[in-house]
Amino acid sequence: MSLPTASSELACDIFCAVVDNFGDIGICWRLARQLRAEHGWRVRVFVDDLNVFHALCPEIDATLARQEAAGVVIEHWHAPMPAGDTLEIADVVIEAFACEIPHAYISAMACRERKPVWINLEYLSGEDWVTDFHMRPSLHPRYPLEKSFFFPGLGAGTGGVIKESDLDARRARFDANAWWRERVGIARQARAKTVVSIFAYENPTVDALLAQWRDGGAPVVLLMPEGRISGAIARFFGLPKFAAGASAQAGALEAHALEFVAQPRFDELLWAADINFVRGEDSFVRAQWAAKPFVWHIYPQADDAHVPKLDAALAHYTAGLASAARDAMTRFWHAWNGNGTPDWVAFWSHRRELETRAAQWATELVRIGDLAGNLVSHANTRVSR
Ligand code: TRH
Repeated sequence: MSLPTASSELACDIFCAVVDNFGDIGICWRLARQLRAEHGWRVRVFVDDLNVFHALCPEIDATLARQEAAGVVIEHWHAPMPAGDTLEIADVVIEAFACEIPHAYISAMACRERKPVWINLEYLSGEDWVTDFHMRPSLHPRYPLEKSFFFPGLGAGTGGVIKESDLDARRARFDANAWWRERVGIARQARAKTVVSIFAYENPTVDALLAQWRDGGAPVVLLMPEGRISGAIARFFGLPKFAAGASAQAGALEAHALEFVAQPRFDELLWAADINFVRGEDSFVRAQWAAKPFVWHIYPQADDAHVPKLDAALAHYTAGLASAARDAMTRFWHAWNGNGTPDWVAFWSHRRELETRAAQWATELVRIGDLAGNLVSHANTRVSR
């Protein structure tokens, strides 16, 4: 049975298995909201970890099997699904990051008169091979179903990255003074100070960097959402913990711990800082749209499989930089990812060039088309076949 199609709007099911951290559901949730709000799709998200989801969207009640938020239906994906024709199958089925859709759902997809558009949403990579594989179809070995592999990317011919249509307008309206008072509890910092935000995994390099900021000649203000690196910051300042609301000072460095906020407000932190340390996938993308210099802590993979991905992103981003700035940025990103010692002064001496490049890159990236828009165009051509 298909979801009732009272109007021409498409029904879309997104399946998300939370591997770890916030990125898996973070990307699915952002995409789900955009498909609903900007493209009018009727979206359901099947997610296996509502506690993680709750951190990004506090209105999610982790005890409920089914609920709605931002016009999207949320299903707690934990029990086996009802078999066969009792399942409602959507027009578009998105499995995120190769999570395995329940067998009962797949066999019901195969029974559907008009076969759903089935998409596997892959992780983002700036590597060149992505263009060759983006949207490649693959036939199911047993059922009359075809699945396409949608590759987000940083270059032409890929699926692009998520960007909401109102993002630039929201950034333009951002009231930095009000944000500092509300989120940090102090007045906005003088422009003479460098404001740094850090959202990162545990990172042994952080001690060297904190020491450089503390001992450096220029004042640095660190904004740090509570998270995996908070323990290291606490240890550096000789504190038992560095929880939201805490502040600390050492030499030229002052630090403020912030609360983890609902996902739509995460961008504000990036807009408030002069440079952002981000991680994973979603915050990496948001830093690019913030059009500020940034440093990426890539999700580490076995056998250093993440290194070519890091270099591919650097190749895209630094293409518009003069060689001295490009080398400094490459060295700094590698050091932050465990290869070498960071040299803050050498890196930040290119501040103006990095700022110009950040703004330029955001305009280049927009030309690939946003991920949701690219996905909707693909689905529309398939559904109407
Ligand atoms: O949390 P991440 O490290 O997520 C992931 C996962 O580890 C995943 O398994 C991996 O494959 C993927 O990275 C590449 O980093 P990411 O992707 O940046 O997700 C963090 C999310 O948290 C992002 O949507 C922004 C959100 N966030 C808030 O909503 N509020 C906050 O205050 C902060 C700091 C973040």
